[in-house]
Amino acid sequence: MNFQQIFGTLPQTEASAPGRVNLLGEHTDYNDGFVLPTAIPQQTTVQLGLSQDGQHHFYSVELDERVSISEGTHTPSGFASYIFGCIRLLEREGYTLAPVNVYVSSAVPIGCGLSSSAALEVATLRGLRSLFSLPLGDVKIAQLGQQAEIQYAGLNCGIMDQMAASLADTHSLLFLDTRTLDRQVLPFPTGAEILVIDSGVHHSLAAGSGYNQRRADCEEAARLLGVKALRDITDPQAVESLPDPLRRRARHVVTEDNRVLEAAAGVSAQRFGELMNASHTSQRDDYEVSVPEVDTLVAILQETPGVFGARLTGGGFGGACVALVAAGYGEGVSLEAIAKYQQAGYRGRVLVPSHSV
Ligand code: GAF
Repeated sequence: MNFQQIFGTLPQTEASAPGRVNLLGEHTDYNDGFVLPTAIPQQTTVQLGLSQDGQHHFYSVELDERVSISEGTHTPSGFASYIFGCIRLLEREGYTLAPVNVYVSSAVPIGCGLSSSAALEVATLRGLRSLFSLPLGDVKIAQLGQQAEIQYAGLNCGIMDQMAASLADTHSLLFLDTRTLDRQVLPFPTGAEILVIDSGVHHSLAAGSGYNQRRADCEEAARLLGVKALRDITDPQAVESLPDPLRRRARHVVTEDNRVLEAAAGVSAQRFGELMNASHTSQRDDYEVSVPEVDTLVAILQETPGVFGARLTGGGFGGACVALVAAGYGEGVSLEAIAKYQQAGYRGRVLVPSHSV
């Protein structure tokens, strides 16, 4: 069913935004730290038009679900919460928005750590900007998207995903300082391409997951260390006085920031891969956001010839693994790794095939 079949009119505008895969810098963004994501080819697209009946209507193709919002409706759940949040935040910024019909279709895998929600937020905000001619820049769109996620979907996230959806492309890495929002577009390591494989364990980070608890742990660690955020600690030794598990949480963040800074300064694919491997160990042992299936897939990838390094990507508790592979090796690596993962009793699938850089 297309927009016209659902809403009875033609769409007036359309906008898209990509998912992202993060190569290094996990759980650093809400600690004012550094991240290194890239956009993935899969996008979320929204079509919009004015609604004639005084209500907002949202439709998701993938879910085949329609949600209507009238005056006084509480925050809806699921995909509609992100769209509702974007509209409410724009109204709180002082914009007057007429009721809209929003038709969502998305190729960004859900629950895999590739930021399907940020893609939806940024696509929705771009669509609303176009429909109502709003003077919103790309960074402002990312900031509003992050607030929609925090205030309307209950995930106390950082700004990496929305900045990546709003500003990254698929050909380069976006090196971002999440405190200042200073950023640099960097090339992939020479001779390498990236490959993303799903572990088959899907996650939901929102309320009740360990994500918000990890953020609270980091804020407590920063308070005990007397700094504004863990980004202000550069020597991992400085966290050793903290009680466990805060010590390990803080150690992950401090060492992860250092890994991003080293990679962003320009290193070989070999070294970049080593930093990714160290990042996975740190996420698994210190930050405790991995799961056994992901550890198995990462270990298989790390041992496969042609792989420089591999790690869990995204918020964790399941999701996908990203590998840095020698140019031209991507297809062979994915076939071998998925076969071995299957022998271990799990089902993996390629989400982002390697592409030349
Ligand atoms: C999720 C969050 F939305 C991001 O802000 C980031 O913290 C990430 O997990 C972990 O690096 O995707």
